[in-house]
Amino acid sequence: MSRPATAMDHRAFEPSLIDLKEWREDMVEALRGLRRWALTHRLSDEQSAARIAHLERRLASDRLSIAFVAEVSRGKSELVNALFFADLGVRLLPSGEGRTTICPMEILHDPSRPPSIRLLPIETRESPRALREFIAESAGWKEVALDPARPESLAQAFDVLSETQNVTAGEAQHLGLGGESGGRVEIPRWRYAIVNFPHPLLAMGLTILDTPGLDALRNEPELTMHRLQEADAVVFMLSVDSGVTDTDLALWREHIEPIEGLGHTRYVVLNKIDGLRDGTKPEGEVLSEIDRQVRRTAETLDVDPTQVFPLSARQGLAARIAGDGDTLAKSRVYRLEQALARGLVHARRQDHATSIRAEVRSLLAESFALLESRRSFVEEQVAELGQLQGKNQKLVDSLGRKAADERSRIEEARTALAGLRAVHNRHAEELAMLLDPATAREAGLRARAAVLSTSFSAGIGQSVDAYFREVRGRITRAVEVIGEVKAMMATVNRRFADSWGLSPVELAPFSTDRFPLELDRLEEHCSRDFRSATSLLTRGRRALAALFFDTVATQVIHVFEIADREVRTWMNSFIRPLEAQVSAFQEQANSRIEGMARIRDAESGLVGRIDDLQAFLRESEERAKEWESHDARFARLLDIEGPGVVAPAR
Ligand SMILES: Nc1nc2c(ncn2[C@@H]2O[C@H](COP(=O)(O)OP(=O)(O)OP(=O)(O)O)[C@@H](O)[C@H]2O)c(=O)[nH]1
Ligand SMILES: [Mg+2]
Repeated sequence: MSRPATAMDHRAFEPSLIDLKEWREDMVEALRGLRRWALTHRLSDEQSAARIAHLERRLASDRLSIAFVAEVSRGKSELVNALFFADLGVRLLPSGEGRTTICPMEILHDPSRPPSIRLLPIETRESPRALREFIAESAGWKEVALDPARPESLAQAFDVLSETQNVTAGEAQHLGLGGESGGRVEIPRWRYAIVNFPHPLLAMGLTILDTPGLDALRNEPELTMHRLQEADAVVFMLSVDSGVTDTDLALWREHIEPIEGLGHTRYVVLNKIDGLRDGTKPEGEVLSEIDRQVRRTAETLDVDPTQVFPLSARQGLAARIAGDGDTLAKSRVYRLEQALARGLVHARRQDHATSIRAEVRSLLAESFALLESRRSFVEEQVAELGQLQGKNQKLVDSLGRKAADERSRIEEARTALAGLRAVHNRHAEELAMLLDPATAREAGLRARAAVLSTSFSAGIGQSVDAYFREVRGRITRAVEVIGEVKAMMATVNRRFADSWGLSPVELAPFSTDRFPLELDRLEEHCSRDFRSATSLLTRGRRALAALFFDTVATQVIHVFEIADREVRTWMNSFIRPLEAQVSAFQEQANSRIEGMARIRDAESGLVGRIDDLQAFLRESEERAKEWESHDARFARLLDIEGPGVVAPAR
């Protein structure tokens, strides 16, 4: 931003002040950015944020003050005019005979007030209130309006600064001015003046303090105590025509030397070097005379010779007003100007930078640590959950396989049961058919009809035999089937136990012997009663047929009824529990599958959580990048070499 200042540059101050102003604005911007960023992401507490906000305000309303201190007539007013106000084309501050500045004054620009000279009457010295208290208020001041549009009228207005009043020595003493008693004395009319003047340099925050000689400083200790202490630069003026006088030295020793922290912003001006050029002396001699004086002054004041600026304020002002480059170069005013501008701005930057650096460094360090700990906490979680997820993934995979297995096992069991059911039904049907009491009854009825239609004993025997062959055949076949069923039940029990872990259905014992035995008994009985020839003769065919049916056939039917009922019960006692077991097995398997589904859901919950955390980590990356850009921005603004204000402890 800064453009190189040349000897002819009328405004060496302006670029420096603009530079500083831009730097301050950038800094305010950077501080505000950092503060808001830290607050938004909960990286700063309220106090640090408040301290940063305070720095922002301080930067925004920044003033730079230069105090000019010298004994009477060293050329302060002329130098101020030459340095800052030559662009007006006329002298702003009156200088010369009878225009001695006898009241300390500040020149500044306060846009909230009209241009004016405000004057604090000397009588306020009687008040117990401090000068700074008066300065902070507007009460008690006399105000003289200024018209900046008419520069030529300004000098006249400024004449009030030289106003005196004639008082008795007693009155002067009463005001703390002067020591002798008797007679009358001239004392300043004004105690302090504040000039509010709209000028570009002043508008950029420059304040000029003009303090008249040793007496004024001695009379008004607050000037030394506060105004000079607070000044950003102090220009102490001497004049080559008078050299370093005793009062100059006293002024220096009492009021300038003790000011701490000025460093390079304490300047000594050796004014009126034009007086060394009488027009006959060769330039070389003039230059070595200047050099001698500079060294002598530096020695006397115990300062570095580079802090001593020989110049001619009068020539400087005249050259500037006339636009005469050669004379301006000879005046050397620009050298002081450049040193002042650079030194002041540099010192002010250093000042700001020191307080900003401390604040920003702690906030950056704090927020860095916070970001790091948040990030590492989440990273740990991601790692842990990742491991869990790995395990879970395996678990879920195996659960998936298991669930599929379970499902196919259920399917198999169901198919097996259905097959069994079919066989069982076939057996049950066959047994029901074989043991059907109605069929047995029909056989009985057929046998009875045969007995009726037979006319000789042998025929009866044959009919009965045929009857028994039929029913026995049925029973025999039924016993065979029951045997098959028993075998099948045993096999099924084993298979269901082996394949699906079902506990075997307890097989109820079912004895089949009694049915053929009962048939045997009935047949024996029958052959006794019906086969012999006598029975037919004695009882008659009809009665015999009836007897056969009522005694033999009904009993056989009864055997079939019992067999039929018991076989049904027995068969059901196997198939029912088996069905119940298979359906219990299905239920369990289904609930296992459901459980696995729940675990899978939990797994997808875990995946969601990990996704969230990873999103947080990505955000953390962004925060870290933002942090770095804040850090780098401040490093740049604070002129710090290296990686940043806070070197990340990575
Ligand atoms: N030869 C010469 N005379 C100068 C120079 N600067 C100022 N003077 C003269 O010195 C006298 C005092 O100048 P001022 O500017 O009034 O000095 P000051 O320090 O403000 O003086 P007071 O306000 O009276 O204390 C005036 O007559 C100026 O013309 C200079 O560079 N060369
Ligand atoms: Mg003056």
